[in-house]
Amino acid sequence: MNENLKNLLLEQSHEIGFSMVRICAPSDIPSAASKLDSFLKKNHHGSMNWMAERIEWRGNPASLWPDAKSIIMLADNYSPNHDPLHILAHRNLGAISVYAQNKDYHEVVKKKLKKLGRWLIQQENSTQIKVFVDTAPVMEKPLGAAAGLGWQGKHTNLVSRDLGSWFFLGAIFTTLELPKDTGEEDHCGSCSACLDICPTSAFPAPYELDARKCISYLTIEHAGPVELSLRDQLGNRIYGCDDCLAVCPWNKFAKEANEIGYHARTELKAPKLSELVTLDDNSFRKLFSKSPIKRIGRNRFVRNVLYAIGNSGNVELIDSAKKLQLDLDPVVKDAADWAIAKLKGSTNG
Ligand code: B12
Ligand code: SF4
Ligand code: SF4
Repeated sequence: MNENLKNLLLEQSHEIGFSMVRICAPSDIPSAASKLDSFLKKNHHGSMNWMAERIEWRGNPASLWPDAKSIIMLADNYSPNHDPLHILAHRNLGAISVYAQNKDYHEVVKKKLKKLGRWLIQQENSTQIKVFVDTAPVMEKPLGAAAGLGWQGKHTNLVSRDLGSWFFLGAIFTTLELPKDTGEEDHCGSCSACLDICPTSAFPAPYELDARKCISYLTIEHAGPVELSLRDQLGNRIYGCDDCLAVCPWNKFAKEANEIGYHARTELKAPKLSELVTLDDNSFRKLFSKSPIKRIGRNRFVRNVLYAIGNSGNVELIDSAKKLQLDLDPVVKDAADWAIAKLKGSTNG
């Protein structure tokens, strides 16, 4: 049953730049719907209301596209060549999560998926495909686990014995029936490094995340002011957070990403808060034109930079924060007030 085609597919996907490819069927994640339901009932999705929409499709890929027979799950390695935790001690600098230090992975992965999809159609004319990376109601992690790319670690992301945890996921749904792979076992064992390091205690239990507390959610998805009780823990993280991934012992097997689009841009490795805080709409759009950061807009980004300034302990940054006390955006203004008060030592926030 298409064994030969599968072998060619593996070769082709490596040629296109994917690090790993595995196959499952749309019906292979029977417990995902109930776990999604429990996640949503606990309100762990916070303001990401789109997660509660089209849950029928999200929880059951077989209903998303009934004609699909196989799902090709792909891993795209973005492993850094530096320790992402190092910058956290340098409080005058902003920590941008590894995945966002260069091109937007949605674009990079989608391009590769489309290329592989076109190749597949050339092999079998009648084949239909749909490609997904992140933006559709598809639960990519359980699918990746069912296909055998890795297992969902206690931090909930996929971990692979070969790649560690620095890889993006992409999916190709196809009408072709391809030989399936087997799922990967959980190799977390008694380790709890990711749970222990989380600055905001965002894991109510192993394998469960309350996104409302996750710094990735707070700095990227959450509009409006961040709760006072969580601002200190943001430290200098101004876009996303890598802590739970960075401490995973399986990352000792990770090899630096080949994809040049994921190599950190020099100016985003260790940017100065004093410079980022001066960004206006134009300069923000210019700096982040091909980056995933562009999506959050100047105001939310500057809000994050101001929280980091508040946490910097550097009173010399008070003047730059003062300039934003008159900002037109009330959330930026609130963040500037908070940063100044914190630096002056007059807040318990
Ligand atoms: C929403 C979302 C987020 C949210 C919520 C994260 C989350 N864990 O759900 C926020 C904004 C916080 C986020 C953060 C990050 N994200 Co994100 N995110 C997504 C997105 C769009 C959907 C994820 C989802 O469906 N969540 C809903 C929950 C219910 O799903 P789940 O985590 O699989 O839930 C499982 C567990 O909770 C478990 N479970 C639930 N209850 C119970 C009970 C028991 C007893 C057990 C054992 C298990 C269990 O089972 C559930 C189903 O398998 C996916 C893309 C996609 N379409 O899949 C990317 C995705 C998961 N993110 C990704 C990345 C890289 C990140 C960050 C590392 C980015 C960063 N550096 O800031 C962080 C990591 C934070 C973390 N520890 O998860 C990658 C992960 C790649 C990988 N190797 O796994 C994805 C797949 C994007 C991609 N295409 O590559 N993300
Ligand atoms: S990304 Fe950061 S804040 Fe979110 S769960 Fe991981 S360690 Fe915690
Ligand atoms: S840090 Fe430990 S517990 Fe967390 S995912 Fe990695 S192996 Fe599992």
